[in-house]
Amino acid sequence: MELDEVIITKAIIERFCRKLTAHIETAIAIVGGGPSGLVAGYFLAKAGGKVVLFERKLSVGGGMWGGGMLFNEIVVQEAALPILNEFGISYREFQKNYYTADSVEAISTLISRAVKAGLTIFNCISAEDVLMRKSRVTGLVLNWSAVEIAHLHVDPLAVRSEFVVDATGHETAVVRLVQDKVPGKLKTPSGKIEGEKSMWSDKAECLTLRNTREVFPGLYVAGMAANATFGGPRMGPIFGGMLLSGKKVADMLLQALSSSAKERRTKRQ
Ligand code: 48F
Repeated sequence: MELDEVIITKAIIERFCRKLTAHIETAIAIVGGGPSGLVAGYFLAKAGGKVVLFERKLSVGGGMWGGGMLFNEIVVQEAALPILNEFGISYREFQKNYYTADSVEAISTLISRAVKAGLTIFNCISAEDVLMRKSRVTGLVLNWSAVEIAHLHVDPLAVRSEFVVDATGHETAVVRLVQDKVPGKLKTPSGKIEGEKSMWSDKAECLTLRNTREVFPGLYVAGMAANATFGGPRMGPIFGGMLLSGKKVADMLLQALSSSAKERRTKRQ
C-alpha cells in the first residue's frame, strides 16, 4: 500500500491535539522533566493520578544526561537504591554508600518507565506564567519554547490543575513567577526565594528532602528547585536526593488530592 504524506500529517495533528486537549484540566501539572519531575510523575501516574509534565527542551531529562562534567556516570547513595530498583536501573557499588549508574541508562529509563506508567510528557513547551485565583496557583500559562527562544510576540495558552509542581532545577522558574506576580508570600522564612547556596553535598542531599513541600497554596517544589527556594546548598552529581524528592512530592500530592476530594464531598452533603 502506498504511503500518503497527508495521512501521516493528519495522524500526527489529530493525535497530538487529542492528547493536549485531554490535559487542559488535570490534577497535577509538573514543570520540568529532570530526575525529580520524572520520578514524581511516575509515582503519581502509577497511583492513578491525572498528571502531565511540561518540559522546555526538546530532550527530556534535565541535568542527568551529562553525569558530572560530562563524565556520564552518576552517584547515588544507599538511601535511594529502592528507587533505582523500582525503575530497574542497574548500579554498582563503588565503596560503602557510594553507588554509580550509567547516566544515559538512568535517565532514559526514568523517562521510559514514567511514560509507561501513564505520565503524559509534552516537550518543547515552557511555563511562562501561572494561573491564579485569590492567592492560589490554579494552573499554568504555556507557550512553545520556540516562541520563547525566538522572542516572538505570541500570546500563550493556559491549563488548569489542582496542584502545580516546580521541578525546574536551579532555575526555580515557577516559584520565581509566583514570587514576582502573585499576591501573597512564599512559605519561606523571608517570604521570598532564599536562593541556592554553594556546594555541600551531604547537607544538600538531606535538605533537598526537607525542602520538598508546598511553597505557596497550590504550588509544590521538588528537586534542586526545593533547595534553591528554601536556601539549601547545591549537591553536584549525586542524585539520590533528586530521586527521593520526586517520590516525596508524589506522596504529599496524593495525600493532598485525597484531602481535597474529601472536602469537596463534605461540602456537597
Ligand atoms: O535541572 P533538572 O535536572 O532538575 P532536577 O530534577 O535535578 C537537578 C539535577 O539535574 C542537578 C543537580 C543534582 O544533583 O543539582 O542539577 O531538580 O531539570 C529541570 C528541567 O526543567 C526544565 C529544564 O529544561 C530542565 O530540563 N525547565 C526549566 N524551566 C522551565 C522548564 C520552564 N519554565 N518550563 C518548562 N520546563
